[in-house]
Amino acid sequence: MKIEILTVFPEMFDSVLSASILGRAREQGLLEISLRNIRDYSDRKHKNTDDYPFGGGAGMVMLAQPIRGAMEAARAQMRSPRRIYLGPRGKKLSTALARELAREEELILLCGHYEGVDQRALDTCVDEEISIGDYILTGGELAAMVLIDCVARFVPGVLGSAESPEEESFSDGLLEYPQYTRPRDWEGIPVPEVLLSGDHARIREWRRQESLRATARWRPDLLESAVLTDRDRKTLKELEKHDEPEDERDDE
Ligand code: 4G1
Repeated sequence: MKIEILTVFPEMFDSVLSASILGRAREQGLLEISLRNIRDYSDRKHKNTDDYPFGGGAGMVMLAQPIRGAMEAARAQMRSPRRIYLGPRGKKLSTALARELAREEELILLCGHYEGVDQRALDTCVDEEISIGDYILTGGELAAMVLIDCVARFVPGVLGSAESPEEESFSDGLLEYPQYTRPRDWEGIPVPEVLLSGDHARIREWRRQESLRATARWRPDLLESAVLTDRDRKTLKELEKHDEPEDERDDE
C-alpha cells in the first residue's frame, strides 16, 4: 500500500514510522510511505502556508494554494488515490473503517494545522474527512499516525502470521483477557493457576470468561455490538450474579 502524507511538520512522523511494526513493514516494502512538505509548494515569497482568517478571529488558516500544489504532486505519483483530510468533522475511525482502508492501493492523507484549512481546498482537493475522536488537537499529524497504525495492521503481511488481526479478542468486539508472563510469582502475586495447567480447553474457557468480565465491567457499551454465542450470554448472566456491580467497587 502506498501512502502520501501532506503536512507542514514532516519531521513529526520520523520516529513513529521508523520504529517497531511500521518500520519493519516499510523495510519489507509492504508500506510505501512518503512525506511531502506543503511548504515546498507555496508560491509566496517567504513560503508561507497560512494567513489571517477573512472575517476576523483568532489564529491562522492554511492557504488553499500550497495544499492544491502538494495534492497534485502527490497525485502525479499515484493512479487513483483515496484523498483523506484528518479533521474533527469526519466519520469516526473504527476497526471496520481501518479494515476497509487497508484494501486501498493508495491513500493521500492531508494534515491540517492552526485553526484549520481554507474550505475551498477541502472542497476541491479531498474525497472525505476522517476523525480519530472528539477532542481538540493542535494538528492532524497525530491523527494521521493513528490512522496509519490502525490501517497497517490489516495490510496482509504487516503482522506476522502468528499475530493475525483476527486472532485478537478485540476483533469480536470484546476487551482482551488479562495476560501474564514470567515469573510465576511476582512480589507475592501468583499467576492464575489455570494458565499453568497445560489444559488448553480450560485456558480458552477462562480467557473467554475474563474477556466477557472485563468488557461488562469497563466497556459495557461494547457488548451491544459484540459477537456473542449462547454460551457467552450464559456466562454474562452468571457474572452478573457474582461480580460486584460497578457502583460498589472500591476503586471509584
Ligand atoms: C472543533 C480531533 C475543533 C481534532 C471541534 C480529531 C476539535 C483530525 C482531528 C477541533 C482533529 C473538535 C481529529 C480541533 C484536528 C485543524 C488543525 C483541525 C487541528 C484541528 C472536537 C483543530 N481527527 N483538529 N481543531 O481539534 O485536526 O483527525
